[in-house]
Amino acid sequence: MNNISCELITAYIGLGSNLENPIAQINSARLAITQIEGVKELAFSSLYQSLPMGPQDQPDYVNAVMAISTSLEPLVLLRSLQSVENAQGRVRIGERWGARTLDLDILLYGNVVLDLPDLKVPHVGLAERSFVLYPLQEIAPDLLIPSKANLAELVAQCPLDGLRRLN
Ligand code: A4P
Ligand code: MG
Repeated sequence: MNNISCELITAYIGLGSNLENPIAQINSARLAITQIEGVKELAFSSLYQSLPMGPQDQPDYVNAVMAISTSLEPLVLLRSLQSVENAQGRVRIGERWGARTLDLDILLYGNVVLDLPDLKVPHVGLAERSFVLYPLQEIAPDLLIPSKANLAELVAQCPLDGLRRLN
């Protein structure tokens, strides 16, 4: 089956890690994503340190956002990103928002709005998370978010909540 369509879409990926050398995890994930067939990197934000959202008995996170150009359909992209998570030792133990070596979320896929059992875009938490909005603003300041608002407005309403740029 040919999973690759011809149209090129700009998508944004949120990267997060808080286990086993998070900076190295994010850097290897970036490399692995650029090696997926049908994916090209367009931009990559600075790395940010953030306080854990969810259970507080876990280390701080390192977060970043990557812009890609892709010919992959949304669900194919999701499966490819999950393979990268698995290759970097992601263990799903069932605790919601628990610690992880690597989390890759599709934040946006062009202007597409999807509400599938396995994939919701724009990502459900996008509008409230400082560790997503600030790095996104760094690489795409004029972005419009389908069915939400423009990015600058969302950033203006979102406290930093301990977010710190690392590089
Ligand atoms: N899924 C649905 N939509 C998407 C999407 N747009 N991108 C489904 C990626 N996956 C999506 O994800 C659970 C299911 O979500 C997948 O099977 C996929 O089909 P998961 O990665 O297995 O589990 P998860 O990440 O623990 O769940 P969840 O609810 O997606 O958590 P989040 O929203 O990813 O948050 N604190 C800080 N400071 N920084 C962080 O990056 N991340 C989380 C996880 C918690 N606290 C954090 C951070
Ligand atoms: Mg996730």
